[in-house]
Amino acid sequence: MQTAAASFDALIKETAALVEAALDGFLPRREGPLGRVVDAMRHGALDGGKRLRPFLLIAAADMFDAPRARSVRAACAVEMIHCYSLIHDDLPAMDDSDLRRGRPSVHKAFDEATAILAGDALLTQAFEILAEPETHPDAAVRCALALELARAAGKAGMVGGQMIDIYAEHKTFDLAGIEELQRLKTGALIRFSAIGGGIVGQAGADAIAALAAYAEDLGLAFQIVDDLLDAFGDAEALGKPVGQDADMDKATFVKLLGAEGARDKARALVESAKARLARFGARAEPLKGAADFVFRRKH
Ligand code: GRG
Repeated sequence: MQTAAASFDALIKETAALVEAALDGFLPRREGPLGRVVDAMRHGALDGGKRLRPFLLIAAADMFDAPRARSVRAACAVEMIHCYSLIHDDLPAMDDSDLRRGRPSVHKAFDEATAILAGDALLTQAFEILAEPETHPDAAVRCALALELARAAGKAGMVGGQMIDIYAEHKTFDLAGIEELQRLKTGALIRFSAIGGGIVGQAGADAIAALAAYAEDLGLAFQIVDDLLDAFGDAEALGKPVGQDADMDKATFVKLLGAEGARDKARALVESAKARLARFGARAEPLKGAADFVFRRKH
C-alpha cells in the first residue's frame, strides 16, 4: 500500500501537470511587443513552483465532485495571482531579488517595465478566467469566486499584508502582530485556495467554513516553516543556522519563539488544520496530506 506521503506526492504531481498545461494554454505565444509581455508572463508562471495553492483548490473541489475542467481553471486563477505577487515582490522597489525558483527573476530576464506589466497582466487575467462561463455555468458561482479572490489578493489580503511588511516597525512586532501580517500576506491566498475549491463544488456554508478554518491554520504553519527554512534550511532537523535574514530588524517566528518553539507551533497548527477536516472523513485525505507536506517540505 502507498504511504500517505507517497499518495500526496503523486496527486500534487498530477494536479501540477494539469495546471501547467492549462496555464500554457492561457498564455499562447505572440509576435511583436505583445509577445514580449506574454513571454514574461510565461517566464513568471510556467515551469516552476510547488503549485501548492492549485493543489488545495483542486483537492477541495474534488471532495464535492466538481469537474476537474472547472477546478483547474480556478486553480490557474489563484496561481496567476501568486505568480504576479512573486514577480512584483522580486522588483528592485520591493525585495530586489535576482533569482526566483532557481532562475533569473522576471525583471532580470526581461526588464523592470516588462516585469511590472507581466505581473499586472497575470493579475487581470486571473479574473478574466474566473468570469468566463467555462469556469462554472452558474454566474453566481463565478461571481463568488471573483469576490473571494479579490478580497484575498487586495488591500484586505495579500497587498495589505505586503504593505504592513514593508512599512511596519518590525522591531515592535509581537507574536499577534506577525500572525496578523502573515494572515494577510500569505494566508489570505492559501485560504482562498481551499474555499475556492468549495465554491467551485457548490459546497454548503458549513463545509466552506471548515475549509476556511483548515486553511487559516495551514497558512500560518506554512509561514512558520518558511521562517525555519530561511534560518536552518530544514524545518524538522534544526541544525546550525544557514543564514539569518539579512534584515536584522525583521521579526520572524523563529526570532520570536526560538527554533524549537517555532517548530512545535508549526506542528501543532498542522495537526489542528487536519482536525478541522474531520467532517469530510476519508475524502479529506488529500488535504490532510497537504498539511503534512507543508511541515516536511524542504523549499
Ligand atoms: C507584491 C502584491 C505583492 C505581494 C507579495 C506573497 C508575497 C506578497 C510575497 C512573497 C514573498 C515571500 C517569499 C514570502 C514567503 C512565503 C511565500 C509566499 C513563499 C512563496 O510561496 P511558495 O513557497 O512558492 O508556495 P512556489 O515557488 O512554490 O510557488
